[in-house]
Amino acid sequence: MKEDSKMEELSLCPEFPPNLTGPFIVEVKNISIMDVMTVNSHLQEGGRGKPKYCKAQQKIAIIIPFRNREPHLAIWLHYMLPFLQKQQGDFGIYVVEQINNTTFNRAKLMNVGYSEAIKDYDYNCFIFSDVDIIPMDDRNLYRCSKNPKHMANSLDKFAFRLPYQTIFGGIVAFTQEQFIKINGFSNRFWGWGGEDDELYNRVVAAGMKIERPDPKISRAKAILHHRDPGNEKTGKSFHLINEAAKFMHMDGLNSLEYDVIKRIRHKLYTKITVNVGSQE
Ligand code: UDH
Ligand code: MN
Repeated sequence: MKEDSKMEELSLCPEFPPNLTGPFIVEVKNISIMDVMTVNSHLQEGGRGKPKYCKAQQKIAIIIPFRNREPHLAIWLHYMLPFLQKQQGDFGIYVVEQINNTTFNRAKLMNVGYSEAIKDYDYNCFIFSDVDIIPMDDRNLYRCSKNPKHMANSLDKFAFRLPYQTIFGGIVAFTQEQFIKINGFSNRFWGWGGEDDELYNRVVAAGMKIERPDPKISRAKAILHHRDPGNEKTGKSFHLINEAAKFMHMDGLNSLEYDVIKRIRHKLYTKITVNVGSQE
């Protein structure tokens, strides 16, 4: 109670965090989770952090779809936990893990992450991020904007350019209002590809524009890797992508079904292991 009333007196954090330093190098290497825990020992259980001396303007849930990528998660946490704190974020990290015997469904895991995160805290900004993309400049603010934001618009693997104009994958940021307006992601994309293009069509169908940061500032490293087993290219998703406007209000948050198998509050993140069913 006392803590709470003290919090009320904090003034709002500045729009631009004062101690940013700009570009840095992201190295792909073996990182020990124990070391990351030592450096971030002051975080709250479940990978929750918030600024000490000011009140953050947004409450940000970061949602990571996951299966069998521990080395990438360690690198992500190593860079991103200090990054988010430097940006004075009020944040929580959600790693949403699909159980092992079904074809991967990245988009559905995003919907699960959203639905589970809002049970914890009144988050109002949701950043959906692949586990293997890490910004290389701390001026790239992990925040939501007036429009849905595509944050992976300047990846090293694409020579820091958009490979095509409507790309909307990798890392995207939505306010709660924006995300509800499009009914979240489609639940119907099994295997690799298409769910991000369908998401783009939802945003457009809902009358919103995509916002992108300055590509000089949003430079990011995409860790190179082989295709994962259980996440083969679908190749059959064109009709789903094209019919986003028609089906988005029936397929998404309001039709989401899943079973939580485990919910673990790790020091550095909340891990939700989930059965999202399988195709058909
Ligand atoms: N993911 C997992 N586990 C999986 C599959 C996907 O954690 O088994 C998550 C992870 O967060 C990943 C994201 O889903 O970052 C997207 O999947 P991806 O990394 O496979 O997608 P990307 O576009 O794949 O990077 C490119 C396919 C690899 C091509 C290899 C040949 N150059
Ligand atoms: Mn990848």
